[in-house]
Amino acid sequence: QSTAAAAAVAYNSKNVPVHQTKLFINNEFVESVSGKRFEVINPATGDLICDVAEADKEDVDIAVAAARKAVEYGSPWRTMDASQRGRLMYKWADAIERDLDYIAALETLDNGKPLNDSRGADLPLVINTLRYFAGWCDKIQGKTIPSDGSNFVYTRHEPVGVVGGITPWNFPLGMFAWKIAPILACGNTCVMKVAEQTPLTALYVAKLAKEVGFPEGVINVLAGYGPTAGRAIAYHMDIEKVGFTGSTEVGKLVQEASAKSNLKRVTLELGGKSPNIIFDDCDLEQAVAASHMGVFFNVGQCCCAGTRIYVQDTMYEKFVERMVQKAQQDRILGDPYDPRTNHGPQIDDVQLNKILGLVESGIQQGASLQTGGAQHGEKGYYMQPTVFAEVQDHMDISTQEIFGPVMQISSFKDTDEVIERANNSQYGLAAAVFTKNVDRMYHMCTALKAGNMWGNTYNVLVPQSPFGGFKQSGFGRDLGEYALSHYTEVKCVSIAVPQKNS
Ligand code: TXE
Repeated sequence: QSTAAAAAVAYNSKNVPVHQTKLFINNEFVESVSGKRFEVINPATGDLICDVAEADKEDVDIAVAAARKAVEYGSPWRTMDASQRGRLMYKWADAIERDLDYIAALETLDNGKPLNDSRGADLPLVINTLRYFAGWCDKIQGKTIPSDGSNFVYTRHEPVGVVGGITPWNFPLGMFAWKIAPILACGNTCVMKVAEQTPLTALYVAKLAKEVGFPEGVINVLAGYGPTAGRAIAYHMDIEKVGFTGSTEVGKLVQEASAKSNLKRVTLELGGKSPNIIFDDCDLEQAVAASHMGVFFNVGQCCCAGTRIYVQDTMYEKFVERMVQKAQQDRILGDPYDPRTNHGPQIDDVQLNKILGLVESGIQQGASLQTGGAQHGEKGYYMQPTVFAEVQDHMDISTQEIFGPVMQISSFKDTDEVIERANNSQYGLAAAVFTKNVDRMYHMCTALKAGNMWGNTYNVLVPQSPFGGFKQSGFGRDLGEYALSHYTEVKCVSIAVPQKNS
């Protein structure tokens, strides 16, 4: 399948070719040292797509050595103009855009998300993120400092060095781009370990990185499991920083690994249980539409999903009725390649069973199941859109990240009450408020503990704006100018001058 012809093909689950199934190290596709391979499954059918080389510690070592050489003093990457680094990133984005139809179809095969979403949401986010950070390359500046004494003092924002990226399966290429774009913009090299469920698109775009001219060793992409390849990255003595997106549980292991190895810098983007607060002076239909997408987009597999919905008691019944109607009418489950489908499968049986277990706990603990609650169909890992009402704060469905299409609605009376309840969570990733009262909106946006606050909208995720959490949702920020600070070290240089001339 030539990439130029790809755009003309109408893809379905049977005609998406898989071109890359080996590890990408030092600009070559190679088998793993052990020769082991693992199976990649289509979540929409449960069928085998292909098998892929399985990286372990030895492969991480080889990739890190390549990345180290590529970032050392005098390397092509270190002696390249920053603007040229940006040019390479723009070209990479252009190559991905050229092959967008194919890559979107491959993402859908691997992850199960509807082709409409892969094409319309994931791939544009990947391309825009690369372009946004490409523009930063030659704008990452230090300062000159009027220090005491006869010295010329300035700062340089230098690359950290070799960066490990560990990414999840919910937005496979999206999360890969969120990490790799600032890594490269700041002049680092990297070893990216993509999620074992969804390795295919990152391996394909690695090929495009070579095509557009990234030097050897700058970008390395490994497929492999967390406790083996992921752990080897977290503990590696020659990796200076890890950017991680995944569960809070594993985020803690990565932080621990840093302390037990070389104190590598760590940023963590972890789980969430985000509150979405609906006041009775809101635009009801606006709140209904945004809250629906806040939970059901990507079948709930979003760390910032707005699953704890608090509705003012005077509007509660009407709101629940509309949310149930919408869940029943607007969610179209089916073949992800069908343009009508907007609700694909969950990623695998492990996640589906986790969701079903939490739904069962909700029923047992007395929440009112309004719609859904069960697996859909017999093939693949589909979950019915599910809405719970009369949810109480102590219930597991109200405290645990479900990561599925399951909405929790409860009612509240006044502002102080809802602020306290919304903030009573181990997480602090996102929060939303719906109201037309500007004083109330401002007040709520100062009171809620979350890294991202949305007012009268949900899921605003753009390359220019920082994204990340308070509390156990992690620390550090992906995207925006803020992300750059995590991928550079500040060096302060003081050079003696013969005579001060201020
Ligand atoms: O996550 P893991 P899982 C949440 C969500 C989901 C739960 C479990 O609630 O139900 O986590 O999902 C790698 N050392 N999120 O099990 O294991 C792993 O290979 C180093 C929220 O898939 O955290 C993958 O590349 N790395 C989240 C990545 O970590 C390890 C997105 C994430 O997988 C490792 C995904 C180890 N010991 C799940 N163990 C979000 N924030 O968006 C695993 N990994």
